Order: sequence, then C-alpha cells, then structure tokens
Amino acid sequence: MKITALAGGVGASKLLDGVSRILPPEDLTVIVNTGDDIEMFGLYISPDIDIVTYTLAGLVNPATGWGLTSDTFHCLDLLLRYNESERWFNLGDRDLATHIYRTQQLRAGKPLSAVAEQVCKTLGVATQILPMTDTHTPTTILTDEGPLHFQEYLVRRGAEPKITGIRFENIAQAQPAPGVAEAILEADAVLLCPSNPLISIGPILAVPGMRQLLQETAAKIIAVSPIVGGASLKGPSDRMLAQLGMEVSATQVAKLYADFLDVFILDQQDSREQPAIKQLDLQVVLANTVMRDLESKMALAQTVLTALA
Ligand code: FO1
Repeated sequence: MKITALAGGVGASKLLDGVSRILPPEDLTVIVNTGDDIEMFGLYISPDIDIVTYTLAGLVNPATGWGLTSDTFHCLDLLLRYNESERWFNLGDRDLATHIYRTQQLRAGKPLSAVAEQVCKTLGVATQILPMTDTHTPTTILTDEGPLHFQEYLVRRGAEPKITGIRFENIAQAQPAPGVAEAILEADAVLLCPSNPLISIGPILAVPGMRQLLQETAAKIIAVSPIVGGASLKGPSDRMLAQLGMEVSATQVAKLYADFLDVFILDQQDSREQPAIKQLDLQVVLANTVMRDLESKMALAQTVLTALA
C-alpha cells in the first residue's frame, strides 16, 4: 500500500517513525510543511524537513524531537559571542552541516526539493521526503504585539503573544513542489499526521491547487487528531485555535479537513465527540493517539494502516 503523508513537527515524525517500521519505507512519501523555514546566521533552516529526515534516519535527538542526537553546541557558543541577538535559536554542531550544505546548494540554484532528496540519500532515508513547495513561503503570526515569524513566535516568545491571524507569505505564487501532485494522486491512501492544523498542515493546504488534489484523488484520506482531551499534547495548537475564535476540540480539527477527509482517528479520551464528527460524514476510529514510546508509535501506526485496509 502506497501512503502519502502530510506532516509538520514532532508529533508527525513520531507517527511516521511507526509507519516506516511497518510499511516498506519506499512505500511512504512525506509532504512536509516549509512555512517554519527561516534564515538564521545566514543559513537556510528547514526545521520540519529536518525533523522528519533525522527521525526516519534514526538520528533525531529523542529528548527534543528536533536536532541531532548527542549534538554539541561549540560553534553556536562562539557565534553568539559575535552576535548575541540570535541567542534564542539553537543550532547544534552536526546539525549545522545540514544547514551549510542546504544553503550552499540553494545559492548554487538547486531547488529545496532537490536538496531534501540529496540529504535523504546521504543519510540513508529510503522514504521520499518532499517539501510542500520550492517557493519560500514563511508563516507570519499576526499578534497583538505585531507580526512575528513563526519561529520567533514559537521559540523566541514561547507562543506567549496573543494571536490575531496567520499569514503564509508568497503563498499565491507558490506551486506544489515536483512530485507532490503525483504523490497525492497516485497514493492508495493519504495520511494527515497529528500536526498543528493551523501552522503545520495549514500551510500545506494553502499551497494553490493542494486542496483540489486532495478532493480529486481516489486515495482514502485519514487524519489523526492532534487534540487530545481538549488540549494539544505539544505545541500551541489549542491556544491558537482559541485565540482565533475556534473551538478547541478534535471536532474543530475534523471540520478544517472535512471537504476532503474520509476517516478521522479520535483519541479514546474524546469519545463523546464521535457523533459530532460522524455528522461531518466521516468514519470515526477510536484509538490511543498519545505516542510516548516506540510501542505506542507502532500501535497507532498499525491502527492507521488497519483503518486504511
Ligand atoms: N525548537 C525550540 O524550541 N528551540 C530551538 O532552539 C530550536 C532550534 C531548532 C533548530 C533546528 C531545527 O530543525 C529545529 C529547531 N527547533 C527548535 C524546532 C522548531 O522550532 C519547531 O519545533 C518546528 O519548527 C515545529 O515543527
């Protein structure tokens, strides 16, 4: 079974880790959010691409879910002595190699998708990892303190400022990256990972043509809820939904995807939401969606694959 996943962030990479241990890794393609991308220290950082790639390569730092395991920060220490103002974003010594390589290749005219492919090859990842687009479309969070790049909002400010809107810069000029349309149209199933629906899956769906591809594909489309017990497990999904005037619930997430979705995986803790989600004309599967260890990642991955069979 060929599966194409839409992913962003640490929750997505945990589920994909489980899926890639059950399916042959070549049968999985991942379309990744690039709205989090940012230039720091003159280097192009693509956090969600790296999180998924490092996870599937078995190299991710298990404590943070991003960066490389056992990395050191000697280069950053000296860099910050030159430029104190970028102290808020941590780049490990080995992680820097990926950013230096990516930046060199982009400056030489290579598209982001080609660089992602080369990084996968080098790190031994057989799963195809595609950026949603090759155009730089950074996510701006509009807040009561003014507009902030997503990383400034999340990492520098700890998601403290109150948000009033979200803008995906340059999105109207963006096109799906090479391979994205085929990956959606030719898949047997499409999986929306348990990622923030507004700033991880949202930017992917905002790429012109993406929602139509999801509506047109014959693939069965399944989403795993990122909201459990009325809150997000990690990250600011819950407060962002609330501050933008939306309900903080799994049902709200299902509504955001209802125009193309077939199946919704709802956490057991939220079973009382089952009727509301069924009313959206979706099949509902109850499961434990909290992934604390390899066993729970693989159990959730198996639930997804069984629901798709
Ligand atoms: N997240 C943090 O909370 N603090 C950091 O200093 C940080 C650095 C960082 C460097 C490279 C990278 O690929 C990811 C990094 N992240 C960091 C994670 C990232 O900010 C977010 O978790 C993702 O953008 C959300 O998916």
